[in-house]
Amino acid sequence: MSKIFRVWGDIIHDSRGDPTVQASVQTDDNVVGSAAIPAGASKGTFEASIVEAGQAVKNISELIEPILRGVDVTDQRLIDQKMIDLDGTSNKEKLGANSILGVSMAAARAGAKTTDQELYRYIASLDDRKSFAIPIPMFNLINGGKHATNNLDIQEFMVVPDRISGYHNQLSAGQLIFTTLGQIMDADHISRSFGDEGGYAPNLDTNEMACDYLVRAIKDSGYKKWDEISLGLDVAASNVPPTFDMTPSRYLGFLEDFPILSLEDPFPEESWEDWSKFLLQIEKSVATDKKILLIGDDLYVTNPQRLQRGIEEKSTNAILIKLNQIGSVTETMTVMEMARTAGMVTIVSHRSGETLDDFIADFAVGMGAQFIKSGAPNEAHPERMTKYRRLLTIERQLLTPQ
Ligand code: 2PG
Ligand code: MG
Repeated sequence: MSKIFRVWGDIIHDSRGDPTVQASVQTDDNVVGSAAIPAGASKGTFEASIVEAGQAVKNISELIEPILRGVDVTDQRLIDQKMIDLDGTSNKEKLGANSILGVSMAAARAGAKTTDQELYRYIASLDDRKSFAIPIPMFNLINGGKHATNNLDIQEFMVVPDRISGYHNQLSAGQLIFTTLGQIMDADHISRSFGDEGGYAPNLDTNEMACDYLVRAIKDSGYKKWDEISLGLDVAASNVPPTFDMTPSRYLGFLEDFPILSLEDPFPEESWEDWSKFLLQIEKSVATDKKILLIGDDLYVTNPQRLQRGIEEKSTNAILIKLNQIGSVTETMTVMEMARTAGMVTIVSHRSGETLDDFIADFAVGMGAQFIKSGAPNEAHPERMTKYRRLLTIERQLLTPQ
């Protein structure tokens, strides 16, 4: 049995240049696992609290190390529970979700190493899962909202290669469509900088125009909309300007005009009634052979109590999963199990301020998520690409008999 011997934090910077924490866990047989914490820009009000990076480093070595020294590094539940108990608050405000999650993820990495397993297999073993599939990527090609300085209110315009088989083919499709989209915008003399998630951030007359551009890029790349590639939108409605029209009829218009598979956060995080009414409406009125995914992100903040309410009120049929919204590996697993039992689709997600850590790729595979969001497949943004690349490696391993 490998026991935890040392736990520490270092300050690094995320893709927006903001300080964040990288935590490390070392065992008595000298195995080290490390993990870095990302940060959101459009954060849900009910997300777990974080502390400033320097404070997190202090909390990790002064408060967390003493309670974890000597604990079996593979006892993930105990490790997380000890930190949750030490924190003692309902939103992790004492130690900070960044301190706790950093150590939690670092311990999982060390646990995988001491048991000589790939991280996704180790995570699956914590959840008693034995079969693996690569989640379908949702590529955020046009950035708006809080992730860019352009005039688009909707935060994310995504393409989803949900009817192309093989993850490597899905990644190639995403990269080709992304490049084609840039060429089309150049031809239209649209100035296109990049947003926080590596997608283009053009100024366009309407949000609908961004969807038009995605559809053009899909066609010009030689793919069929709907039959091969769909669209996904993240409105991030708790963060749009007050002038933004978020009526159900407008969204139904989007669903009719474009091949949209998923709609994330179309309503603010406290408008519970709007959500369940709309879910009923789209189930009835949208004529398509595809199920439309209504995804709760800021609505649920990966929190079991909020998800429970959503299950009871039938608010959504899908949930976005972000480890740092709740703040530990074990609690995130619990929320995913709850969602799965309720028949909801799960989408594991990065944050807009990311690091080179690719933990979410292994986590999504290990936990059997159906989709993953990691921004644009943009080679100039390694913090997005590390996750997509890690999935390629995992796919190769799954295709090669062990
Ligand atoms: C979202 C996320 C990630 P942020 O809203 O889904 O794309 O953004 O990390 O800024 O909350
Ligand atoms: Mg979101």
